Amino acid sequence: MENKGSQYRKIIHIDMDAFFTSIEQRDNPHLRHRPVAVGGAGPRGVVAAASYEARKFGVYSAMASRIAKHKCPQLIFVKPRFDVYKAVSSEIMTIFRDYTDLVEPLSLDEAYLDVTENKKGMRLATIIAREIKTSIKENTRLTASAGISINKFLAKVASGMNKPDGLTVITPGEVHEFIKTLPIEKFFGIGKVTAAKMKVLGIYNGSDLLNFDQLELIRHFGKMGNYFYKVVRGEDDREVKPERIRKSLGAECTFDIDIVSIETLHEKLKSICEELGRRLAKSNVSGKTVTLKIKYFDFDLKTRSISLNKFQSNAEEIFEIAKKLLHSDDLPRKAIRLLGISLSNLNNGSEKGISNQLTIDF
Ligand code: DCP
Ligand code: CA
Ligand code: CA
Repeated sequence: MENKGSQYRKIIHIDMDAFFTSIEQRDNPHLRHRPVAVGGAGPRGVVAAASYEARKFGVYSAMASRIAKHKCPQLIFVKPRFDVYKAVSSEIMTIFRDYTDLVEPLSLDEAYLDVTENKKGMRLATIIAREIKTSIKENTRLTASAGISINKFLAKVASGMNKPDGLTVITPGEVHEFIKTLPIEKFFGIGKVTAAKMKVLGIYNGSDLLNFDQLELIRHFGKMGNYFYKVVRGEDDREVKPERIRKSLGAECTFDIDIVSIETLHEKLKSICEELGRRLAKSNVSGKTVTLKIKYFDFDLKTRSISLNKFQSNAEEIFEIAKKLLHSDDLPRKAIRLLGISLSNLNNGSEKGISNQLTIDF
């Protein structure tokens, strides 16, 4: 859509600064201003995240802990607490969704937002990004960096430019000049191998890349060549794809023969709750509302719910609640053909696991 009249999209990319380590430093004052690595300290351990203080010593994500300790002997290793990282992640995703439903998480700590149209009717994406940063700071006591531009590629490059606590805008008028001087490694989808190949062809920055026509690039880089041709001209029409948010998760069973016996119903209910427990664990969600669904032999359908004051995902505890619901006084006493248990009011920010790092989606 961009490049046609004033029909530019407004895309924001937000990425938390030194995500795991900032959380550890927030929660443990002894770690503040110190070189910290989240990861395993053992001989086979790997650094998952390094604090900015540790990076000064050349310690980075994915480095063997053994090497990290060698580079920085005073490095403090901290075990990861994924439950806390996930909770912070859902807090920031919730903040993003105050502005737009077009939120595409790339990993726990980053997302693209399309704010061209937004829930607050705000015109300036820069102001939105500033508000989001402030809100993240107020709610989580952590900093994020924001990039704002006309497409995903440029927004992401921009968010990385002034880390930590950065806010970088590449306006439509600046796009072409910006891309010309951009080193080739910074282009989305260009890893070490492709960058080396580009350099053999004499391509070091956007300006060099502009000299190649579409067919040449396709010849050298296949499908990606087409993308490079477009992106260097400021065209990246990949949409911000929101993830569907799961509203409830359940399990149910239709019986071969209708059941009257309480013992048998309890037995069935137990195995349904166990199945639900497995599904909850797999999706890594818990919920606050338990709903029992009963279909009687005559297809009469009833549901009974109860809302808890804390998130629940334990099969046995759900089973205890389900039994209570099954014994609700006002339910008819008839043979039962189906039982189902579901959990809603879930604690999830998004349906799919987003713990994976960025994947190239084309
Ligand atoms: N992570 C990981 N393994 C990696 C890279 C990252 O487990 N190889 C985790 C730890 C990071 C988090 O993902 O804290 C986010 O990764 P980023 O690449 O965004 O890096 P940081 O947030 O740590 O730092 P920056 O401020 O550079 O974004
Ligand atoms: Ca980050
Ligand atoms: Ca990230």
